[in-house]
Parts: sequence; structure tokens; C-alpha cells
Amino acid sequence: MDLRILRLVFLLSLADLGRPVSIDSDTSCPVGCNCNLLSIHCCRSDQYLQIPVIGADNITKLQLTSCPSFELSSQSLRNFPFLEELIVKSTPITYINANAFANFPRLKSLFLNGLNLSTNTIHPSAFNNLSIQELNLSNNNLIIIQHQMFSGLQNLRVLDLSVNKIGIIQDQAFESLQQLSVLNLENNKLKTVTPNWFKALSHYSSLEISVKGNNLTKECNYRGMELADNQWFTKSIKPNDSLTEADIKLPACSIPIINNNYQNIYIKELSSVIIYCSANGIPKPTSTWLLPNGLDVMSGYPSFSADYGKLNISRVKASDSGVYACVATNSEGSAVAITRLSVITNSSAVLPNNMPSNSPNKKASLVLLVIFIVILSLILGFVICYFVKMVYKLAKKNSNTNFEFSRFVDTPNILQVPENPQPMPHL
Ligand SMILES: *[C@@H]1O[C@H](CO)[C@@H](O)[C@H](O)[C@H]1NC(C)=O
Ligand SMILES: *[C@@H]1O[C@H](CO)[C@@H](O)[C@H](O)[C@H]1NC(C)=O
Ligand SMILES: *[C@@H]1O[C@H](CO)[C@@H](O)[C@H](O)[C@H]1NC(C)=O
Ligand SMILES: *[C@@H]1O[C@H](CO)[C@@H](O)[C@H](O)[C@H]1NC(C)=O
Ligand SMILES: *[C@@H]1O[C@H](CO)[C@@H](O)[C@H](O)[C@H]1NC(C)=O
Ligand SMILES: *[C@@H]1O[C@H](CO)[C@@H](O)[C@H](O)[C@H]1NC(C)=O
Ligand SMILES: *[C@@H]1O[C@H](CO)[C@@H](O)[C@H](O)[C@H]1NC(C)=O
Ligand SMILES: CC(=O)N[C@H]1CO[C@H](CO)[C@@H](O)[C@@H]1O
Repeated sequence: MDLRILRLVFLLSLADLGRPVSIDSDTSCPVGCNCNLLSIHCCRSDQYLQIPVIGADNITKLQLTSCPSFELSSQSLRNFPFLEELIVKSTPITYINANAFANFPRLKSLFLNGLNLSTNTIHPSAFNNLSIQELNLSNNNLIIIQHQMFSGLQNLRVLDLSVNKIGIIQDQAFESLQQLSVLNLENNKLKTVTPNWFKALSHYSSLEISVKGNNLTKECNYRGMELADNQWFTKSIKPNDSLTEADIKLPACSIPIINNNYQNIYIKELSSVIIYCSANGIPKPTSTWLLPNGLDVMSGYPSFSADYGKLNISRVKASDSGVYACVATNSEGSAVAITRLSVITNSSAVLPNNMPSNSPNKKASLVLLVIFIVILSLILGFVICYFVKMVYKLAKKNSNTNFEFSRFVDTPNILQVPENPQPMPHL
């Protein structure tokens, strides 16, 4: 026992001298990395990293500092069965894949702060079901926290999301985090906070949520706060003056709703058109328009001007035809409305390009006409039949021996006599 500790101290002292030491002869340190008994530290000085990084048993800490860009997947860091701490610094991670950390069953701490990570560069289930206790995602570019992002993190105690651009946290986003004691949301763009982020009717008594550096709105009451069961949430918010009691009288925050979420507009070439997209919601939603080419209207198109809900297109061209999307967003979520704009040009006026969509209509009306004629003929037939019967009865009254007439009436063919026979439409 004493011997082992001595050996450990000896190896650690070697590591302190800056000499790479490998644990045993058949394990080599990855190229570009420094290794000691329990940890591997890569890049740092010489910006070189060979992917995959092959680890070894007994390595509990891996640090990548100033490495070249790479994609983090379950294949990029291999053979780290006892890894407990993974630190990535100043390294442009292009993407974090699903299950990227699934091969580290002992992982406790994951530091991915300051990497410019955004919602688009993290797979939605990248962190799911890990046994980690600490996750640091501060100093990144996260804008929205989707509800499944932290699902299954049952041992997580510290979650640092500070210094991002988070404006929206979806309901239930933190519902798996039953052990959470520190949630840092400082310096984001949050407008509201709500206990609906957590599991309903659960108590997270020892939790501290820091919201300093957010511009919490006074426009609406934070959803769910009024419930007695959610008092733990109000108590967990730090600093304790972020929320005021007065807010309870305000209407509850609500996600945007767009009244008319689909419309078709036909417009003549070179005329101007204004497309409206009015959204309700509290706080008041802001609207942006996406053009048919998928780009934001704000990215500078001279013929388009957007003013909150309105999109003003001056002198429309044939090429402006297509699908326009209005996206209304507030702190609670987003709503989308679609407008299909069809520009009618002079050349297409003779044979408009909406012709094909018209022709099924014409076909349908033709079929209706045929049915109408057939029904009319039938009614006419019945009327004639009835009239003939009346005449027959009248004749019978006068003379009860009108043999030929009775034979004529009995023949059922009388219904097919109409003067304008039509084939039954094939429906
Ligand atoms: C993050 O982005 C900034 C600005 O685009 C850049 O200067 C910085 O090097 C990036 N950091 C990483 C780790 O990619
Ligand atoms: C997370 O990383 C930041 C640096 O980016 C640091 O300031 C902060 O203390 C870390 N959070 C925790 C909980 O360690
Ligand atoms: C996490 O675990 C749940 C339940 O065990 C499972 O349904 C889900 O697919 C897992 N997610 C991932 C990304 O492995
Ligand atoms: C917070 O919101 C108020 C009112 O909307 C605004 O005047 C102020 O500049 C905002 N502050 C920050 C730091 O965004
Ligand atoms: C907020 O906390 C401070 C100390 O941190 C305390 O003096 C103050 O009374 C608290 N305010 C409320 C409303 O609880
Ligand atoms: C739409 O844009 C045109 C050209 O920029 C301008 O003349 C017109 O006044 C605008 N209409 C509205 C309602 O903003
Ligand atoms: C379309 O025809 C109208 C008159 O019929 C004319 O004023 C207009 O300039 C024409 N537009 C184009 C693009 O030729
Ligand atoms: C010092 C140390 O942690 N040694 C461990 C290395 O890994 C083997 C199993 O792979 C353990 O038996 C040692 O105790």
C-alpha cells in the first residue's frame, strides 16, 4: 500500500517537471499530448491533434487546449473507460454528435465553456442520459434551450449556462435534473422565468437559480408562479429581488399566436404588396420575415422592407413568387405563418401559371353539369310518367277498355325516353 503511494508521488513529481510519463510500457501517449499517470493534456503549444485520441485505462482526466477544429463524436476520443473529467478549451468544435460522451461511463465533469457552441452545433441528444454531475456550457452562443437537451441527466448538480444568448428555455427543459443544486443563467437574454421548466409538482428545495444580468420583463406574470406548489421556485431565484410580488397581478406570459397563419396572394407584376402578419402574445412578439430563398429579409434586399408585422414588397417581380414565412417570437416561444405569393406577369396573363390548379375545378364543374342534366331528365321522366298515368286514369274512367294504353304505361322503359340522353358520368 505504502509502496503504491510512494510510486504515485514519484510519478507525479516527474510530471511536475514537465516530462511526459507513460503509465506502462505498452501504452503510448497520443501524439501532441502530455501524459501522466492519471491525465492527458493535448495541444496547448503545438496545435496538433491526431483524431481519434486514443486513451488508456486509469486516465481520469482529459484536457484539450487550443486544439485544431474537429467534430466531437463517440469515435473521436476512444478508450477512456475511467474518464471522469473532460475539459475542452479554446478549441473550435465544429459539431457535437449524439452519443459523443456515451463511451465515458464514469464521466462526472464536462467543461465545454468558451467554444462558440450554438444550438446548431450541438446534437439535440448529445448530453442525454450521461451520469455527469457538472456541465459547464458558459460563454457559448446558445440561443434556445430545447426541452430534450438535458433529459436523463439524473446526477447533474451544477449546470452553468451563463454568458450565452439564451432567450428561450422550453418548458420541461430541466425536468430530469432532480439533483440540481446550482443553475447559472446569468448574463443571458431571458425575459421571463418559470417553474414550468421543471417537472410539475416536484420540489427542488436546495436549488439556486442565478438570473443576474438578464432583463426580466415586467410585462407579464411568470407562468406557474401563482401555484402554491411552485413556491420553492420563487425562493430559489437569486438575487432575491429579481422578481417582485406585484408581478402576480399582471397577465400571464403567453407564446405568440398568429391569427391568419396561411394565406394565398395573387398580385400583378410591378405592383406593390404589403403582407401582414400580426401576432399576439405577451411579451409582445417581434416578427421577422423569411424570403422564399430562405434568407432573412433584414439581410438587405432593396425591394423588401419589413416593419414589425408588415412586409412591404415594392414593384414585385415574377421571381418574387414563392412562400414567405413570418416568424413571431417572444420569450415564451415562436409561431410561424405562411404566405404564398403568386406574381401574375403579362406573358402569363394569357395562360396564367395558376391554370393547372384551375383545370381540376373545371373538370369538377363539367361533371356536376352532367349530373344535373341526368337528374333533370329523371325528374322530367317522372313528371311525364305521372302525367301519362293521370291521362290513363282519366281515360279509364271514360272507357275501361284501353288495352294499348295500359301496356304503354307498364313498360319501365318510359324512364329512358328523355329527349336529351346523357351517359352516366364515371365518377
Ligand atoms: C469564437 O468566435 C470568435 C469570434 O467569431 C473567435 O474570435 C474565437 O476564436 C472563436 N473561438 C473558438 C474557440 O472557436
Ligand atoms: C464555467 O466556466 C466559466 C468560464 O468560462 C467559469 O467562469 C465558471 O466558474 C465555470 N462554472 C463552474 C460552475 O465551474
Ligand atoms: C435516454 O434514456 C431513455 C430512457 O431510458 C431512452 O428512451 C432514450 O432513448 C435515451 N436517449 C439517448 C440519446 O440515448
Ligand atoms: C432592459 O429593458 C429595458 C426596457 O425594455 C431597456 O430600456 C433596457 O435598455 C434593457 N437593458 C438591457 C441591459 O438590455
Ligand atoms: C434578499 O437577501 C438579502 C440578503 O442577501 C436580505 O437582506 C433581504 O432581506 C432579502 N430580501 C427578500 C425580499 O427576501
Ligand atoms: C412600401 O414601400 C414603398 C417603396 O419603398 C413605399 O413607397 C410605400 O410607402 C411603402 N408602404 C408602406 C405602407 O410602408
Ligand atoms: C403589362 O401590361 C400593362 C398594360 O396592359 C403595362 O402597363 C405594363 O407595363 C406591362 N408590364 C410589363 C412587365 O410588361
Ligand atoms: C493507480 C490506479 O488507479 N491503478 C488502477 C489502474 O487500472 C487497473 C484496472 O485496469 C486497476 O486495477 C488499478 O488499480
